[in-house]
Amino acid sequence: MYTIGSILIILVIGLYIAWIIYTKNQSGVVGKEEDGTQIFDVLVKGVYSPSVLEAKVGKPIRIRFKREESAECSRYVNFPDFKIRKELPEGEVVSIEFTPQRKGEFLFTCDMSMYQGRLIIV
Ligand SMILES: [Cu+2]
Repeated sequence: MYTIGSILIILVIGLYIAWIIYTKNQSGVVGKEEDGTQIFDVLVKGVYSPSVLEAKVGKPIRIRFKREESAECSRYVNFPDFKIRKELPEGEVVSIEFTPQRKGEFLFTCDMSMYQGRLIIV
């Protein structure tokens, strides 16, 4: 027979597991390094995938966006913290390059912020 105590213990364990899964999903995809540049390939189709990118501070990054849809929504990608806004013509690979100079989490979005990605600089 289950007591309140055992139900609480099961609940706590369940929450703990959910928390582990959540924090695990928080870490981003690490770019592949070529000549000191951290390279990411992001597909733009309904969402940014992958949407969480993790890069090292002080090292150049290159994010190659490929937009495989005609939805106007995703036509531009913005990195407001880096003052970058770029058009992503359908079917073309568009590279965005810069060197993050400080650690932190930075959003990248479409013009109306329906598509959201995060760049984690560590
Ligand atoms: Cu949008």
